[in-house]
Amino acid sequence: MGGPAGTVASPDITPAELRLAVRNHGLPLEALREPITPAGLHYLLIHYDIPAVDPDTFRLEVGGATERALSLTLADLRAREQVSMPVTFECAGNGRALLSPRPVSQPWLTEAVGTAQWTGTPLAPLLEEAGPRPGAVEALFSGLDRGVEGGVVQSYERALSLTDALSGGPLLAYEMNGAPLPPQHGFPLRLVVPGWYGMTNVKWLARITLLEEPFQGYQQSVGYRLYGDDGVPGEPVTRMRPRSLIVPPGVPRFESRERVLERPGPVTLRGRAWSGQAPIERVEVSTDGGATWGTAELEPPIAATAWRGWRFGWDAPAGEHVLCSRAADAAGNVQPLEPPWNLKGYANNAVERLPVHVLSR
Ligand SMILES: Nc1nc2c(c(=O)[nH]1)N[C@H]1C(S)=C(S)[C@@H](COP(=O)(O)O)O[C@H]1N2
Ligand SMILES: [Mo]
Repeated sequence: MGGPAGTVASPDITPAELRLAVRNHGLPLEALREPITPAGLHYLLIHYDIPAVDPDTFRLEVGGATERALSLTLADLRAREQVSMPVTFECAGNGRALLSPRPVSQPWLTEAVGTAQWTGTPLAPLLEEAGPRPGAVEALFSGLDRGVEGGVVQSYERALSLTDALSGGPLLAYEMNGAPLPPQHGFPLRLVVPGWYGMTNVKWLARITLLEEPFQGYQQSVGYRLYGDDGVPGEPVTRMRPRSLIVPPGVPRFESRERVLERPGPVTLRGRAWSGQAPIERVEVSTDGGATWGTAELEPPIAATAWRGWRFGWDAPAGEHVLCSRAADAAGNVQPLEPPWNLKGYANNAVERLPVHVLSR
């Protein structure tokens, strides 16, 4: 295993994918050992550019199908009810680069996940204060960032049904891990919707518009849909499917990042599992590439909105092994062994396969 320095990977990544990959970094997987991801290690996904925002003139505008329009400064938002919670984010494109053929977009392997402590004000009371008119069906969240995608000039914006928006889960966050949002994570304000794939958490949020017709914008009707091979947009991407990742054991080889254990013997494998559909109920671990499975011990949950730690004892024999972990949630969803295919490569929650080389003494 390994191979000499400079070995060329195949199939080759394109310059377009590389440009996206260097902007949108993933979680260094060793950070899976932390329940709360330090801000600089949290993955990033930015469709366009990070917009320049002056916090002194910033306003959150709330309007559309409301009884009254609201215009709130950051001080107004900070004066409202404050809540703080750890929330696990996962990009809907996580696992895309493991698909074959590979859809050309941000080429995530498994690292587009993180859990930060988000602090802000709950969305529902603010919408109640604006007063949804009887015909309102959705809330549209618009960011300040603009770009061109699929030939459409646009602001990044996504809608939620009014029911979801008023459910009590969503948060208008102005702090990440106890500090003002970093520019790359949406300064000064973003939406945080626990349980949903990452695209829902609109950054640089400046406007909330209640709509009387469902939003048909790009990020709702073209992006973030499960497409068939025929190119027909299917179901929208919504809540996260169950997934588990292993804290990479041992040490990495520099060029390939393959894992090496320096000696045989007992090791505690650790990892984190999450699902946006129901609480994590079970994590199984395989050390033989999925032929046999054992049950991991679940650590106490840190929050209903965050991933759950697990551990599994392994007496590692010298030689080559493939580690796998498989999460199941209380709604009966289990990670598949083979990647679920769709044209844009969303929601690939296939079981991770992590090769490990255990050196002999
Ligand atoms: N305004 C805006 N919000 C956005 C995005 C964006 O490009 N623009 N990217 C979305 C996507 S696809 C993801 S996965 C998450 C990533 O959040 P993070 O970069 O803070 O981890 O932000 C979402 N919110
Ligand atoms: Mo994403």
